[in-house]
Amino acid sequence: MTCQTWPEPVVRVQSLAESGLRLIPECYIKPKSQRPTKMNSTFVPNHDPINIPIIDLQGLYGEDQTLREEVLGRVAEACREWGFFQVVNHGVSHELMKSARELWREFFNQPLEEKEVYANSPSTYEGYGSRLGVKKGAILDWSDYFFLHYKPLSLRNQAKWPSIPQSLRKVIGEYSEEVIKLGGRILKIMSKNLGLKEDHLIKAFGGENEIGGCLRVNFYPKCPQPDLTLGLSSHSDPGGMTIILPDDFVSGLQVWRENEWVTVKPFPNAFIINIGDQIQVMSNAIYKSVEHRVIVNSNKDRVSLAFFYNPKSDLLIEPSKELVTKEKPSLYSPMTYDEYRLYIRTHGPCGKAQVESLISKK
Ligand SMILES: O=C(O)CCC(=O)C(=O)O
Repeated sequence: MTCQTWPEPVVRVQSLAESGLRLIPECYIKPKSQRPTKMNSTFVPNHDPINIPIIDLQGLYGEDQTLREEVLGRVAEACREWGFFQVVNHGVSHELMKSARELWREFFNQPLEEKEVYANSPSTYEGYGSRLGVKKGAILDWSDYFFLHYKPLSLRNQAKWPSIPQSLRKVIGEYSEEVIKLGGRILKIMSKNLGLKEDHLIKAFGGENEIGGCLRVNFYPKCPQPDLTLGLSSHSDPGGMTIILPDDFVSGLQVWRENEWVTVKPFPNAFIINIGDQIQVMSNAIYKSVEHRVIVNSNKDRVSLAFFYNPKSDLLIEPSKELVTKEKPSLYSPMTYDEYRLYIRTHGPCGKAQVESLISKK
């Protein structure tokens, strides 16, 4: 079903940006309605810009019961209302976060030939890539990326990961282990908040050893005409949950909230967590996967590490029975994640079109 090759010759956005061009090629120019005008990014003069919730997880692991309840409540509200939040005191070493980000930056700053060794194809997307989707003539995003599988073990192939910088493979392993543990903790919190057993969602994902875990490292080069394009088009994430390590200096991620784009202001050493379509389905839409996109700028390039924490790919995913009632019948028919992700792999990022189209007409 999947394409073996890209429909057009691949152009590396970083090379284009470094060539010093002043006008971006037409294939990156978005229709007017999608461009990042100042009008639709939230900024209220003389006020702190609105930000997604920032939640300190420390309180969950102490003795103070009231604080515990408060933290759980804040996560529940963020999952219902925003689909996005930042977490601090999340248990992942700050040093590890820093070195992962720096080593990936080093990877992208190597000469093109070194990166081309890992050029990817749309059959698995693993490796060095510059587009999502295989529609010929599609308007492209202003970014390159590196995509790799960490879990399940059967899909992990370190030979496909960059060998330079030298410590990158080791750090990818350490980082992924830590981020997966964090994902497990968040799933427990979500299960409890939904009134389910603590291990409900992890079991629905297929269990700790069977989950899918992949990393996409996004590189958004400087852009001479940032008002005309996007680093990543609006989309909701097809998987379970995404754990994003944003750039520590440059913002760019925007989240759709009450009819406007809210620019995320990354908190130092925080991870950004967002709900994917599969958790929307499992929670019978109590929790929402929310559209987001990335804007670029003309001064600084930006790196982000998006870790996708996904259900086992051949399991049927459907609303949890406990969340289906007479008043709120099941909104979605069962589907495997393998079937589900074919859509974004073919069409590229398309807002929330897919999960909305799935609402069953029973
Ligand atoms: O670059 C970011 O901050 C977000 C990346 C993202 O949404 C993705 O990779 O799906």
